[in-house]
Amino acid sequence: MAITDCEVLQNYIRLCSDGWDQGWHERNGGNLTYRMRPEEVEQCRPYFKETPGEWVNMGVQADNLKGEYFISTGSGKYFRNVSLAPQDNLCIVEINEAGDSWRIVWGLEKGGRPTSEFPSHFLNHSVRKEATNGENRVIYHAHPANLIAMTYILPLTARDFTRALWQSATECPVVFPGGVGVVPWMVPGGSDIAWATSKLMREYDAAVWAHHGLFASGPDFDTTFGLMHTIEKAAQIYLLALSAGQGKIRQTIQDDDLRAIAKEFGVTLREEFLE
Ligand code: 2HA
Ligand code: ZN
Repeated sequence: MAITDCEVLQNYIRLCSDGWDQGWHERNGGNLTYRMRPEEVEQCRPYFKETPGEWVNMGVQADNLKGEYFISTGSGKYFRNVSLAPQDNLCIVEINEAGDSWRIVWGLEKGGRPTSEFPSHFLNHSVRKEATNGENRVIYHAHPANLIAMTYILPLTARDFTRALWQSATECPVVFPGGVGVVPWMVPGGSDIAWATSKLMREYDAAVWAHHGLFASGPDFDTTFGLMHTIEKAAQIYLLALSAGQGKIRQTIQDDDLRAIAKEFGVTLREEFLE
């Protein structure tokens, strides 16, 4: 038995491989964090380092994440390599009792630190945990090309992106009835983009980063990967239709159709995005 035989790590590693296979993680692009359940921490604890790393202050703080444990991809590490050497590309970090610092308790055996976007992930975990009564556990950031391309041709508003995506595939309003938020272009990795994203994630479970990628959240790996996948596929259809039609859309899903889907599937669409 090794730590990587634990189901939670297997599922985590599988998402990394699937994201790589989709082409969303060039070089060191993208990052993934998972807030562990207490029983998962206990399963993994026998494999923790004898001496944990030093506490490192994050520049952000959250009361509702004090003492939590997260699995994180390493800063500068490649999704492509995760399944080959999880112990060198991933880590488990513990959050201190002040909720403002992490220390490495497992992984990154050849050195390193959690993802450069850890402050963004951390604040988003905090707001999503609160917004979902503790259900949310996964924050996933990727660089899917079609969605990024959309940020060059549509106004950077939640309404414009949500409507375009909802209209691009019938399943979309069922998968993200609350729509998607949009963050304007910002320097990645810092606390500014962390705050801007977490403000949106109070309301949305996914946020587009203009000219950069997507942040998606969810209660488990399947739901979160599925959300990323559904949004990116809708973006691909949107661009295919626009390109094939040379910019002309002959017909699309109407607002009353969206309302009918919502009624049938028992979801509530964000009404202010409908006409
Ligand atoms: O980890 O994707 O946004 C590399 C990135 C930064
Ligand atoms: Zn990125």
